[in-house]
Amino acid sequence: MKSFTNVKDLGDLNEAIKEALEIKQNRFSYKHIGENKTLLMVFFNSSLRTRLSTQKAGMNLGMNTIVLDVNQGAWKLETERGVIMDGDKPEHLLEAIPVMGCYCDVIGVRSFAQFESKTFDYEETILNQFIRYSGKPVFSMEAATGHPLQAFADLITIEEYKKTERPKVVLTWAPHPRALPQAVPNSFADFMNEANVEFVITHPKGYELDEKFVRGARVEYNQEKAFEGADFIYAKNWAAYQDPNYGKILSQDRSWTVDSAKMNLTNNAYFMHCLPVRRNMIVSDDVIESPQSLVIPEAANREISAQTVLKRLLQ
Ligand code: AN0
Ligand code: CP
Repeated sequence: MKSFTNVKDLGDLNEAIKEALEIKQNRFSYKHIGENKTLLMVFFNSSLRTRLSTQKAGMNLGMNTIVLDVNQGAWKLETERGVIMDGDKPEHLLEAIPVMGCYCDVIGVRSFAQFESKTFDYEETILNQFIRYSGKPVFSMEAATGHPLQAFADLITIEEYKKTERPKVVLTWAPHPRALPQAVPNSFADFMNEANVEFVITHPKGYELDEKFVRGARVEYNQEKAFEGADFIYAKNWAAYQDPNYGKILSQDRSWTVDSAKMNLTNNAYFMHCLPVRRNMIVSDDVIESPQSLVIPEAANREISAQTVLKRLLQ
């Protein structure tokens, strides 16, 4: 594996899940693979889980880790070519990336959608520059359009908790006070469309995601109808994708918050969210605290998805 940005990079998904579950059984059995190898994690945005779980995954493989928070202590970076750099940014990404590549063997990048230009975001301009100019294997730690390490961890979690061969999995939009990227729902859809699940997406009109990720999935605009018979409810907010509203908040309708009345419509479904989550906007206290809540096991599986990906990038 040369880079990891979407589900296709994993090849056979059943094989990848199997490998991940084996790693989970004995996470130190590959600790020589990463000996004398350096993992560089570059963050353009905040993180709790990705930062800790990816570093832990690298340590399990015997790697050393360097973390760079671009906005805290590094030079401000220009990202567009052709700009006359007479402003506040002393360094260009086109020099910074190959320099970073000199100091490591694998690079993880977190670079959220900026919502200034849909083309800039959806061409994955920053992540692709790392792939092109670093000379090293690159993996996404949530880039503009995807969060594949999260979706892989979510799939591992569904595999561990499912009670039927082909469970019904519902991705539901939920309200949030700030505009959030589509990366998490995009990747979740990307993975669910390749997994052995019945996949349904529900959101208010206007929140349609990119067809590239939705593909053949059923979109149901009535949230209660979508919840009927569900085995897993995966909640997430995202800002509008479709023009002319790209990056905008169209609704903060709290009737879309996942609460116990809605969970009662399901087949005693598990509740999932990637975290961080705003309680009583996305999900009520009682649902996230209920025995059906998988938010902590999901977060725990981030170590496993990251370790599986790092192992493959090192091999
Ligand atoms: C980010 C997002 O929605 O993409 C990160 C989620 C893993 N969430 C926030 O910025 C709150
Ligand atoms: N789920 C997730 O990626 O969390 P962080 O933003 O805290 O890394």
